[in-house]
Amino acid sequence: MNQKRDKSNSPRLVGLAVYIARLCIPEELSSTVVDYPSDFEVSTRSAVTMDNVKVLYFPLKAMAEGIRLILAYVGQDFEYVRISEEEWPTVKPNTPFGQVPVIEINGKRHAQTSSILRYLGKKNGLGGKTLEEDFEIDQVVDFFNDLRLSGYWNVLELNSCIVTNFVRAASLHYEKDEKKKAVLKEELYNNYFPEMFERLNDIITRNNGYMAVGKLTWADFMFAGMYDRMKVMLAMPDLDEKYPKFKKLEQTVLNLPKVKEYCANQPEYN
Ligand SMILES: N[C@@H](CCC(=O)N[C@@H](CS)C(=O)NCC(=O)O)C(=O)O
Repeated sequence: MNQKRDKSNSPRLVGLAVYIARLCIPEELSSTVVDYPSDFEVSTRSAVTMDNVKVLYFPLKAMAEGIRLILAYVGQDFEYVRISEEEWPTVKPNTPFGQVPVIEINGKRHAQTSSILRYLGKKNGLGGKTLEEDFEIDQVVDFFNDLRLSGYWNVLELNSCIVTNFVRAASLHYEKDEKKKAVLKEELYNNYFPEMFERLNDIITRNNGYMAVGKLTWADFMFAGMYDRMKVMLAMPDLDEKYPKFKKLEQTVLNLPKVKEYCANQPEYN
């Protein structure tokens, strides 16, 4: 072997050293090692595969899809446990917060979509390289969640009492009263959404077509998994045309070879 060190290989050697160090560091400490070169990311994936992983959710893409996409991307085998309406009452008490998605790793169940994605992302080199980059990713994801879950205050009179009530924009999807729906839509669509979506568009533009830190991170899997469902829930089928960068980001993730292969073989659901 040539003992002379080629400078161009240095980042790779540093990556290798960190890789070996990670294998020797106990699991709970290894997640603190974040400062590794970007070309190290791919090689870490095989080091972090986990045994016996299950994703529990309803037979929908919705909130669990980003989790499934990131697992497919990093080559982590998992079982998708589709819970039917009839099964849910017995599953619910056995989840951390009475909600899904849940990821089960070696028999232990964990919840909250953003937390799950953040964990999987960091474990697989899809987080920030520094604490500050992680901060940026987190804040964009929080903003995206605000947008996705945005709503309005609604004043109701119930049994002669005035009640203020926070109604999620997503509930537009379920609103049966057409008149009420029209009023809500007007407020959200004229005042709220244009500004919020413009901001998201700017963020994606500034980050080379990604959500944060100018490269692919776990936040992009969150976006790609949620995007279609968000259009339906917020009743905004024209988002693709209004903001082509949204669709492009979704497609960037869906066209990653392992993700593409997973999507081509996954069962039909919404
Ligand atoms: N904050 C949670 C929200 C999860 C959530 O709202 N889950 C819904 C399905 S999308 C649920 O489990 N609903 C059934 C129930 O609450 O009984 C997350 O981000 O994962």
